[in-house]
Amino acid sequence: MSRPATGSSSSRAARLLIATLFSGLLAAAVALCLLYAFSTRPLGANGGAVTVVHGGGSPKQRPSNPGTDGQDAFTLHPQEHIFREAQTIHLTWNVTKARRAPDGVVKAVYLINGKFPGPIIEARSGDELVVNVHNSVHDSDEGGIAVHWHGLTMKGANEMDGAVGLTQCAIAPSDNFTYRFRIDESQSGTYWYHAHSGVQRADGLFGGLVIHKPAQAERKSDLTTYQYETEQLLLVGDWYHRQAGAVLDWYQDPNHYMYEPAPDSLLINGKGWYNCSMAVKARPVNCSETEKPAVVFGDSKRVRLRVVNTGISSGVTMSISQGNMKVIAVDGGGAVAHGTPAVGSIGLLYPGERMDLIVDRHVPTTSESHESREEPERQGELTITLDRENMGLINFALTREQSFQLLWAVSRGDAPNGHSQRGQETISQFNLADAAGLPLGPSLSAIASPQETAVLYSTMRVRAANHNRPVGTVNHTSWVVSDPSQRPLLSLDREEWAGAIKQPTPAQTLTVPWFRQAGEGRWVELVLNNFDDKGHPFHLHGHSFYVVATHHAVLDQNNAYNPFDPAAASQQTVNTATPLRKDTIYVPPMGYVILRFALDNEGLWLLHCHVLWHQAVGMGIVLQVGDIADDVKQRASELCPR
Ligand SMILES: [Cu+2]
Repeated sequence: MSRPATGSSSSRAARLLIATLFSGLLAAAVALCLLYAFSTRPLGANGGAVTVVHGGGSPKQRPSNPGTDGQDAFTLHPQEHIFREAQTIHLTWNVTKARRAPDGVVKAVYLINGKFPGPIIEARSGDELVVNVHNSVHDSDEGGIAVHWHGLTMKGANEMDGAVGLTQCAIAPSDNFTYRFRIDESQSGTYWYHAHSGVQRADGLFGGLVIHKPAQAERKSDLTTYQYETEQLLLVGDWYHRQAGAVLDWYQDPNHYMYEPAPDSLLINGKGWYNCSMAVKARPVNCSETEKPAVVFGDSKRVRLRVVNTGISSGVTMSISQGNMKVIAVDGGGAVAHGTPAVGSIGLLYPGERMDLIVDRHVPTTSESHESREEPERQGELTITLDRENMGLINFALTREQSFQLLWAVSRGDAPNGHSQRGQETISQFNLADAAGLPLGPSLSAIASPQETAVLYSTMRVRAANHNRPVGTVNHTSWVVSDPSQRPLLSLDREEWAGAIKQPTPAQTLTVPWFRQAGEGRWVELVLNNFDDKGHPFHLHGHSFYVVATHHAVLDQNNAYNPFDPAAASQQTVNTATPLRKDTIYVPPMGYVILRFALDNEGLWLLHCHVLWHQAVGMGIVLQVGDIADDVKQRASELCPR
């Protein structure tokens, strides 16, 4: 390794200048200016301190937050929502599709009111949302759009859940649909919305949805409880350069034997960075190198960062080089134990999952503060790593781990805060699978004795009966909607359902498990066995659930759990004291999870894998809870032309 050029020649020039110009006050001033100019260059071998050089632009120029419309696009505004009364929020969305290059590679991307990702919705518990969606996408192969509100229970508004084929037919080109629903008073946290028609989510039809928790008496709020001043959203996920339909075709091709297509890139808040020279020759891309997006944290010591995995296939690990992060909630505000360690790295967050973090900025040690005294903003890195599990075939053009500049907009002279120092004794990594919840209150005692029990078995297989294409199933049934314009199940009689949803193989019939009795105090234990050698993050619509057990496969054992087998049930332990409340749960390879939740939301709700390729080949099942009200059924059919 070559040593950097020494500063001796420049120092000598400076001394010479001083000697020759030291004849008057003005000359001396000029010399001092020149001396300063030379001495602030890196001194390298002379042993001087190396100043921090920002990549691109002047040191004073602050890189903007990722986002298409300025640096504050992903900064949230809790103060505007937590102190006010509940209200109705009217939004008008025009959905279009246009060529964009989020990471430098051109691709046709969905835009909502010209934006990718779509505009962030901020609301409070109890608000009513009225979102008028106009579909201005005229691609002949699209067949319409729909929007699902991921994590919201949609109580009393099953027909607004956005699941094409189940709760609505797709919004046809040039058509309108108005989503209207009230956010339950009990719900607050980090949510998101995304397409639930075809594979449009992978072409960018998604955005953030944050439900702020109203302040209690004496203005006590999350801001005071967790002592943060700013809140920011981070949408992070893998990204494919080809259009989603083409990627799905590739996945279903019998020659690819069920290997998941590996992503090409990753995006944070809709922006990324791609090394064009890595693009595979056989698959050229229209690529231009972009400046790496940076993350700028607000002007405070602690930030609440709401992280959503908006990706398609990969779990995500997030790390920061300075400071620490602590998980305070998962998914839609599911509280995490207060003793959860503050760490530098947290993962894995699977597609559809969210985590709320308190990020505490690094406080420099004495020597570091000396070096960085000239920097008004403390600089670090935020690193995103995509998990390999669904990358059986390696994409050599993918940079699986990427670091982005992380800046704290902190004013000069901030007093050090010993609390935020990441000491060597603290754990540097936190595994989200180890997160525990808070102790449940007495109002949730029903969790200990659910009246209903159900067991599901999920698989993913290449099927000869489906022309050697992959088929995902849950209890032998698949959820695939071949015609997005067809009337949804919610508008049909139960006897018509099996005929309405075509199955991938003739051996299958659509089955819909039915929890006939619903209502306050009625609970179910749902066991979900995964008979696949890959893990799957399952998402349940209309409910959040408590995860009372997760089983990781043990070699040479029968790892499935049948709760109806008294011997097995007597061996099984469950955590009903401090379970996590979630709406998306990773089921380990050949393992299982045991979920318990209240059957308090009547309707038809999907339970499906959130890896989009798995979902697209059928890995999902519809659950019926209670009865379907006549007016819901009526409204569900209104959008559909036939
Ligand atoms: Cu899956």
